[in-house]
Amino acid sequence: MKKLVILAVLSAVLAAPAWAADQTVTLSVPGMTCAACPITVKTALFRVPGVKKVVVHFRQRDAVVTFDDTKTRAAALTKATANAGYPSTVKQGE
Ligand SMILES: [Cu+2]
Repeated sequence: MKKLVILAVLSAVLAAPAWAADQTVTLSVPGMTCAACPITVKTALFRVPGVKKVVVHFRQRDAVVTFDDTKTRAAALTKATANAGYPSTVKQGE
């Protein structure tokens, strides 16, 4: 009986991706000073596992990132841009 419960819990955990939700956050990246900067920022964000879409607005100095919230978090995104030389903060998100 105990084994069955463990199995049920395990399968629920393994099935978790079924409830995975895409989250979108806007990061403020004030350090982007030239047209080449967004490329670096974009590349850094795409290296984070779970990131699906990155749209960088150079003029607004922001980056709109869509990611799988079971694989990564907004904090990992700001860390990734900081590691690439562009510290960022979450402007808005869900
Ligand atoms: Cu630049």
